[in-house]
Amino acid sequence: MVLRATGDGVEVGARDFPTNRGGLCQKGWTAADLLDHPDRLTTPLLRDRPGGELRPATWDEALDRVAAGVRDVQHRHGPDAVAVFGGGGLTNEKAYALGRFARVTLRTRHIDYNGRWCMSSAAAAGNRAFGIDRGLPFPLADLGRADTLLLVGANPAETMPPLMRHVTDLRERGGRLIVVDPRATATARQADLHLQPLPGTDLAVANALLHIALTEGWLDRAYVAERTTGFDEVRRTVAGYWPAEVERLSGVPVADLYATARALATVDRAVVLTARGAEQHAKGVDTVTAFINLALALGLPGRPGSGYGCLTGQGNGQGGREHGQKADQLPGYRRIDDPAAREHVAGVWGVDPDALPGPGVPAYQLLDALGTPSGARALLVFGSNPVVSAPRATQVESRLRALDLLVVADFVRSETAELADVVLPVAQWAEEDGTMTNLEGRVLRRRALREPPAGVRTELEILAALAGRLTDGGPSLPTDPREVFAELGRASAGGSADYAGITWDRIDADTGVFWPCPDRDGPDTPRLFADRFPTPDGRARFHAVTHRPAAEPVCADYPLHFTTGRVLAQYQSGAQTRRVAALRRAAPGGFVELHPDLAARIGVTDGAPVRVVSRRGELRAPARLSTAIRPDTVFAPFHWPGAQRANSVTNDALDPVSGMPEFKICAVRVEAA
Ligand SMILES: Nc1nc2c(c(=O)[nH]1)N[C@H]1C(S)=C(S)[C@@H](COP(=O)(O)OP(=O)(O)OC[C@H]3O[C@@H](n4cnc5c(=O)[nH]c(N)nc54)[C@H](O)[C@@H]3O)O[C@H]1N2
Ligand SMILES: Nc1nc2c(c(=O)[nH]1)N[C@H]1C(S)=C(S)[C@@H](COP(=O)(O)OP(=O)(O)OC[C@H]3O[C@@H](n4cnc5c(=O)[nH]c(N)nc54)[C@H](O)[C@@H]3O)O[C@H]1N2
Ligand SMILES: [Mo]
Repeated sequence: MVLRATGDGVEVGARDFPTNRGGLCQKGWTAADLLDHPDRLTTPLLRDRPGGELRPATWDEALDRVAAGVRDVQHRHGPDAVAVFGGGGLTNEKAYALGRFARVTLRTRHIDYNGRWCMSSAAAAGNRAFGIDRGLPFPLADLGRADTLLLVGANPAETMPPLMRHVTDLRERGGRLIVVDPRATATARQADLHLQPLPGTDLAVANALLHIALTEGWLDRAYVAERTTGFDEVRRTVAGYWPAEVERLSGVPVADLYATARALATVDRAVVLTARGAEQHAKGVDTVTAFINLALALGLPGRPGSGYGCLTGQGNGQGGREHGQKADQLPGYRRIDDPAAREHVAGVWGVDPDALPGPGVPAYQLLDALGTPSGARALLVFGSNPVVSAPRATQVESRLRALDLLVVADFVRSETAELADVVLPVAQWAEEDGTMTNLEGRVLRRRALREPPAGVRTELEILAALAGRLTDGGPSLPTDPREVFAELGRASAGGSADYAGITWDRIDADTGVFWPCPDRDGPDTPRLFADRFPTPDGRARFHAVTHRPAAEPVCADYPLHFTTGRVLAQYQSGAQTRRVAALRRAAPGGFVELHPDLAARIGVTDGAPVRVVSRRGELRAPARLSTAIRPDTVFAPFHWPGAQRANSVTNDALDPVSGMPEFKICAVRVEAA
């Protein structure tokens, strides 16, 4: 996007760029509305005693309070008693600085971030299959050149509208779009074929597609032999996934399974993409793996115009997972339990490798343990609103209330900030320089257009000020983002997300730079996997995976499947978009989408208030009747707090590999409220 300062504010325009082709969604067009919004925080807030009100405070008061609270908690309970929670909306520089602050200044192992709710299952599956996790291993524009595009649990017409321009290109060239979604979404309605499975059965569908490709002789045998390992076990496993049985399990007709397998296997160029619908499950890693297996067996990854990818969500959803704000991670996408990685990064940070903490725990475990003897007693939140967005949010809210110290950095009083002891007002996107890495692995610049309002600071300034208070003569933190980026480049050198050759000037000179980019004078990497995979033997790895039911099966008391997701005009926890008048008009409140047959059965009419009840809690919102959804499934968006909060209902079952919560399926009953 491009920004222009006008007499009375900032105007947002679209820039013609290869990724979005000059398109922005409504949330982009209206993003400047928050810069001078009456809800904008311009002074720190402090709560003097538990149960008291938040009151305006000076920065010195607020930062002294944070430092004293951190020192007190660590003195009584040790370094790990202070935890940090980051976000995939932070710039690369801020995400990196946050990870370093946690490990070097706080010396805590407890840091994780909201990308655990978002990217972690696709990341884990990508790492184990390809040896690397870059959302798309090719530029987005490649979609326009594919013959078949399979979208699994993705609704980009609402969640990434500019992406649909590439789908239009594909369809104008005669290509086919196939969408797998339990709802006939705006995206599914544009598809040539829509598979409408029961939530939580995608893994079985993928294995059935591979079963069909195998029996029809559609595999790329040479590719499997030369570029992969582990296929034999996958072959044995998928042999048992008879299409008729998978139809019974998922509701997807055998004929549609065949049509999908044929459309992927018998064309030159095919792309398979997954998003949160397939990934946010307690078996999300294995589900993504099943689609990667399918793509590998058809020889797609690394072939021009073909491949597997995941649609990364947040503004910096890709960069947010590379620079060390994950519990098990150091910058450059290194593992924190790898001695060589620790030594390298400790060298850049000027500390002893043994002084770096070990791996922490994934986001939900971190939040669920807060205030308990095994968990942290102080939490610093930068760029997330877990009171609305965490699974089983009622429980998370009560854990946050049990803390000795909650610090929230935000630019509005989010629902999480409302619980804080200290709120620190931060700069917004138009007010600070930095970089973001988009879903293509393309590192982009974000340019400041204006100074932050008086009273507001950047995270880099806040972290440096806290580090100054917490360490005597310890290593200081730079506050200039360009300097931080240069340090990040050194810390990432030799890691899988290698930024060492990237400079801001180089990004500015071109349409971004794709990592890995190890050398200043060397090339960047728009396309991965052309002739090898970054695994020790250069081959991609198959993993045999099997279907299992959702963590919480339906029963007589909770007979319906509940799934959640997004609407076009609201973003995430809604802390930002619920404050924008145009977006509020377009999507004023929560709703429960259900099929008219189900509604008739339970005596509910369109617009009438309903309750959705699970074992964990309930939400209340108006019913929205629609034939677009399966009659055995109800859907609610998660953008609203309070009585409409979808996450009062969702399940906190976690994927054992990634720690991803099962946002996309649990058992509920629905009744007229
Ligand atoms: N408007 C808007 N855009 C956004 C965001 C936003 O909040 N609002 N958030 C951004 C972020 S962080 C992310 S991660 C992306 C997410 O982008 P998407 O993944 O496209 O978004 P969701 O709506 O969470 O889920 C996509 C679809 O999964 C379907 N689904 C539910 N359960 C299942 C299932 O079991 N199997 C299958 N196959 N599908 C299922 C839902 O019906 C939904 O249509 O969007 C980004 N863009
Ligand atoms: N039921 C259900 N729950 C879900 C999902 C789902 O599909 N279903 N999806 C999950 C997914 S994919 C995601 S990504 C999460 C997202 O959920 P959250 O992490 O809650 O995401 P946001 O609402 O974007 O919260 C960002 C907060 O940080 C503030 N903020 C924005 N930019 C900055 C910044 O630069 N610095 C600071 N300090 N603050 C900033 C915003 O004002 C806002 O209050 O929700 C997850 N929760
Ligand atoms: Mo996300």
